[in-house]
Amino acid sequence: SCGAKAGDSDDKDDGFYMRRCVELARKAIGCTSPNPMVGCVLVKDGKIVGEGFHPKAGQPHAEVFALRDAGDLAENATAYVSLEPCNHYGRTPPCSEALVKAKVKKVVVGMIDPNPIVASRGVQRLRDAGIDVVVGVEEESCKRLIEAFIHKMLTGKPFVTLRYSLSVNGHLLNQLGEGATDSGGYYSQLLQEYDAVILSASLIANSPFPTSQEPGANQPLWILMAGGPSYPVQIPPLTENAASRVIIFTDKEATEEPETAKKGIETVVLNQINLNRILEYCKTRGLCSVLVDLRGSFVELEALLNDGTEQNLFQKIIVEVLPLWDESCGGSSLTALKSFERRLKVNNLQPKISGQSIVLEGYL
Ligand code: AOF
Ligand code: ZN
Repeated sequence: SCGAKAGDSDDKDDGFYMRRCVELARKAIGCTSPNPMVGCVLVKDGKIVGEGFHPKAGQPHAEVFALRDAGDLAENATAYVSLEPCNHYGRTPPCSEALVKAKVKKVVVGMIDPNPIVASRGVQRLRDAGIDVVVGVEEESCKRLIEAFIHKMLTGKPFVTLRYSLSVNGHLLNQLGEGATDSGGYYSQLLQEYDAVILSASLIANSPFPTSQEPGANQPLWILMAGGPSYPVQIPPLTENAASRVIIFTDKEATEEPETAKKGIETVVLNQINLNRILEYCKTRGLCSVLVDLRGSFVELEALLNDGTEQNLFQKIIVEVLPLWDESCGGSSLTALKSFERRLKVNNLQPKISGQSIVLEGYL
């Protein structure tokens, strides 16, 4: 109405502050696993008086950093949190208690925590203390932010994304688009975001391990699929600690100790390459998200594609379309990929531009 000033209505600004929470949370991208990324802002009289995000598992939660930042100004403030405040003693004490103690007047929550040990208990605790609680502001972005965490909590399995590149005429390509691996490129960002990346061992036979170029990025665990001529695997030079970040899966028994074992790299021999077994392994290592990168020898990844499509193990698909007309006749990999594509149902396809490529992300 005529007399209304900006900020008069709390609801009007809720989305804005929640988007700020998501932005803050993303500062810790690739650093919080197995915990989710969470952001928090404290707002009083239309001003942000405190901000925080969860930097790493074992460290304090977003709310604690925001409360510290606000100090005494937290009293009577509204707290915005992208995820429901926890109500349990985990690696850290409950955020619900911290908010009650700080005497905030209202809490706006992006989404309920899917973690069964929280699951609405945080909200309940706040309401019991007489605090006004609103749930579900910018819920879609809050869920997107922690899609891997949600999936892991609800199914117990890591979140798996399948990625590949196509030419405009629909051929599967081994290369990535220009700029994809540079800082800010979509592929570099994926490597930062995912806990592990599954690669054909043939891909690294003559080239270094793909690494994220984002400043300060944590690198993913490299899971190498080595069958046929790629085993034993030819590993590019590695720094000492990096050996623990490589794992080889093969269906071949080595006759003598391969070079990789001497370098301290673990090899798991499976009778048959099986995505479920690999995901089990990821789970034991506490990994929440896995990127399957369809480059190199298609034969080595074909079994994974089969399992992923038949057993619904893929949650997301990322297809990069390069501005390129491939004149080779496509070969067997193209035919094989077609049979997988036919079995997938993809929803919510969203395009974005990366360099000169179009990158489409969708959910399965
Ligand atoms: C929050 N704020 O910033 C985060 C939350 O072991 P802990 O103590 O770190 O607890 C981990 C669980 O807490 C995690 O699984 C998720 O349910 C929740 N994460 N909660 O209130 C935060 N990161
Ligand atoms: Zn907490």
